[in-house]
Amino acid sequence: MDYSEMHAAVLRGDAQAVAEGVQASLDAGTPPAEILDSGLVPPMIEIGELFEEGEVYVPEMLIAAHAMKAGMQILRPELVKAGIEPIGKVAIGTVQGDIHDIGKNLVAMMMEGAGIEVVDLGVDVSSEEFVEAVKGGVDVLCMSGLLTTTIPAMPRVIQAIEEAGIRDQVKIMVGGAPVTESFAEQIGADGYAPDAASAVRVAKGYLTG
Ligand code: B1M
Repeated sequence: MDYSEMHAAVLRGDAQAVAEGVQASLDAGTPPAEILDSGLVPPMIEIGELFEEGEVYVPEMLIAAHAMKAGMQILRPELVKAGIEPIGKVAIGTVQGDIHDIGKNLVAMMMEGAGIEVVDLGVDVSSEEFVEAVKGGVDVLCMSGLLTTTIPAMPRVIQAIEEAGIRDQVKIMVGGAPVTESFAEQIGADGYAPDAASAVRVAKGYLTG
């Protein structure tokens, strides 16, 4: 499969074709980093841009991200073997009391598609678990919250990170439908993103300087 076919398969969400294409490229001796950079990342950038332009919606992004993930599952061990370093490490979780994870998963998948290592902390994540993730060594911490009743957990997490004395080790980003830029500023987060594509852009800005 050439890269234009892989690109088209990711965009139409054909997970099987993407997985087969990645495997065939590996079998043909293509370096795993080339498959990632030329085959899987460009369509994810394109789908993010199309979403920002209002040309596609969340379902199209989700199916493309799932197809990309199918390719990543095959590629990831080969990237590790080849010693390809991710551009940085992000931990992401939905805050305590909140079990919405569709948006969080989309952000996580898009980040992975951009070559970022992602630690998915899951849903209903406590302050202690976020603090432990930062102690474990992540460059960026992302908190997702979908309920007006749960986003007050975000400043509590930031406070816990400050109290643990590790605030300067990590950039903190927040997102989710009820979260706004001014809320992010008010609670002392470093960044806010209204959607998955901009979350990737903001995180990449932190990771690549
Ligand atoms: Co819930 N729910 N829900 N729900 N639910 C909402 C959020 C709600 C707006 C519906 C409504 O009343 N109109 C409302 C919240 C009202 C409010 O507080 N403002 C609500 C409610 C009230 C509830 C319950 C309390 C209902 C009840 O039991 N009485 C309950 C709470 C459970 C809990 O969490 N403790 C509940 C339960 C559920 C389900 C379990 C049934 C299900 C969740 C399934 C799941 O996630 N696995 C569910 C769903 C599906 C929704 C709606 C319909 C869809 C949410 C969604 O997935 N959107 C939602 C109504 C709606 O939005 N139309 C609703 C698609 C997703 C891609 O978008 O999550 O916004 P979103 O993520 C975006 C951005 O926000 C951003 O990027 C994503 C991609 O572009 N983003 C980030 C998200 N996280 C980010 C993190 C970042 C950056 C960007 O980090 C830096």
